Amino acid sequence: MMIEATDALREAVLTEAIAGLTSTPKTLPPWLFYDEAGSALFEKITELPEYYLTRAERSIFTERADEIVSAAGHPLTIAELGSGTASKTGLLLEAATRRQPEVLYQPIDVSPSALEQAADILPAAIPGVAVRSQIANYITNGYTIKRPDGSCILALYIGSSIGNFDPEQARAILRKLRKQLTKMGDAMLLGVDLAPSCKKTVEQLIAAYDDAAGVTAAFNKNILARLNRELGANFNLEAFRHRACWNSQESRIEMHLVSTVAQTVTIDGERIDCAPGESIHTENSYKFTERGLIELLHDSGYSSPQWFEDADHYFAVALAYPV
Ligand code: AVJ
Repeated sequence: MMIEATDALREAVLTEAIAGLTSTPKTLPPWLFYDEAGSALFEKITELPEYYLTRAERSIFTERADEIVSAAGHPLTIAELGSGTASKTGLLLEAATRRQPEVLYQPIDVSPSALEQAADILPAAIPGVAVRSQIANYITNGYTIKRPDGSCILALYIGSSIGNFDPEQARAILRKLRKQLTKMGDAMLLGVDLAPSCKKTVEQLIAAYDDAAGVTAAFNKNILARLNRELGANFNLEAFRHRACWNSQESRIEMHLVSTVAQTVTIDGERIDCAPGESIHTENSYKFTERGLIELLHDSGYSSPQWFEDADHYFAVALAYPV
């Protein structure tokens, strides 16, 4: 199947870009990172020495997948919000196929190419896995999780994806998911990056978002390159600097693009002025404490979770039940 930017997608990119760039301070939403080039850059980020998140979460699944899967009811179907290419999910699916011969995996994502890749690779790699994918934006669209023969649902929201959303949006996402978890034995697995502590310094955290090789800088700038490509905008990419900073008040890493010169950009006939030193805020990545996450879960209709951390105490996976 050929994937092309549809008119509806181009329209959404244009609307969001104009809205964000004409507000004060200027912002762009992080979903704009993930065109083909941006998705490839993100895959490179997950392999950087400084970006510990993916490795830490994978190590938790490597060590604890059987325990996690056994904590949910039997038989099980596994659903996943924002699955992407589902590279870590295989560890949980393998654990599920050790308990039951057949497992239905239900990824929900906006990216058709990522879903296709997951549907091609997983059933071939793990006998007993069947895939039912859904192209949907789990924020703006409805989605439905199937329950084959009254199975229990294990819903995955991993990879620190929830970190992109402010607390109010995060509660809305978890509550919407909660509505589908109606059966005894249903469970939700949430992967979050941990706030700085005695185990993790602010410097380490910032380095994960400002790597020495400049891959994260390229990922950040790709958002403007994308607007140049898709909307015929004329951002001068050389005149933007990547900035990652820790906002301790909000417990989040922020990524910005700072214009080093005065420049006027035209997008679809709209003129946008950037002053020297002015920033475009492109991403928040919230970092959690165990207490903070328990509060978020309680507020969203879930129990206190079972808590799993990697050996370095950088990342956590929380397994919660609907209440
Ligand atoms: C895909 C949202 C989990 O916040 O760490 C990586 C995105 N941004 N480097 C994150 C990202 C810069 C990533 N998430």
